[in-house]
Amino acid sequence: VAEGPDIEDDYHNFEALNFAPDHPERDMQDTFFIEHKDKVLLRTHTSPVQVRLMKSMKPPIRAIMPGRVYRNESITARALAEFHQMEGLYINKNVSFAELKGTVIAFAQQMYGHDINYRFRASYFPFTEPSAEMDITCFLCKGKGCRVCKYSGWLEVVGCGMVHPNVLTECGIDPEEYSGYAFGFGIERV
Ligand code: 2NM
Repeated sequence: VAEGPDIEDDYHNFEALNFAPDHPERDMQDTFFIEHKDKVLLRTHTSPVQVRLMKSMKPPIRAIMPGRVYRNESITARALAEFHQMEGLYINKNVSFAELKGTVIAFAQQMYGHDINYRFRASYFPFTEPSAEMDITCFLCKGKGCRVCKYSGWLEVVGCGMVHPNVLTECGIDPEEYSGYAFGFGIERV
């Protein structure tokens, strides 16, 4: 279990994670900046902990990172500007997308029950390629559609993907030798 600082810098929160310089999450609407000149900020996800971990140890790496994160968004009944994430990271030789799917399916079955229905949708994160999101059937309406699932019948529960080769390279891991997966979910949402 790995932890890191809540106060981060642009490099660990964005740059090392393959965010483009003009990525919308960097702008002031989503990120709480403490100091603009030196780009000191409150982390918007726990992924900077992974960056520090990958830089400090040789694979295989198998870790989870729970922690508080901050986003400058409007507060609603379902979302605060301060919340918690759990991310996971596995890096080794020949890690496959099939292992990623098996891991997040096992998580969802432990968390929500073995009788759930799930689906994977293609998605996008700057730090993973390919990227996916896992949905499960809405626990409230059982898929019929209601306010909780915005009338879709599905709830997003996990974001995941294969760690982008640019991220591995930036963290000193050779993407020709190693591959890995990462996933993340919101603890309050669960
Ligand atoms: C997510 C979804 C998908 C992620 C990737 C990495 C790193 F550092 F390895 F690149 N850390 N976390 C990741 C990937 C997080 O959360 C929704």
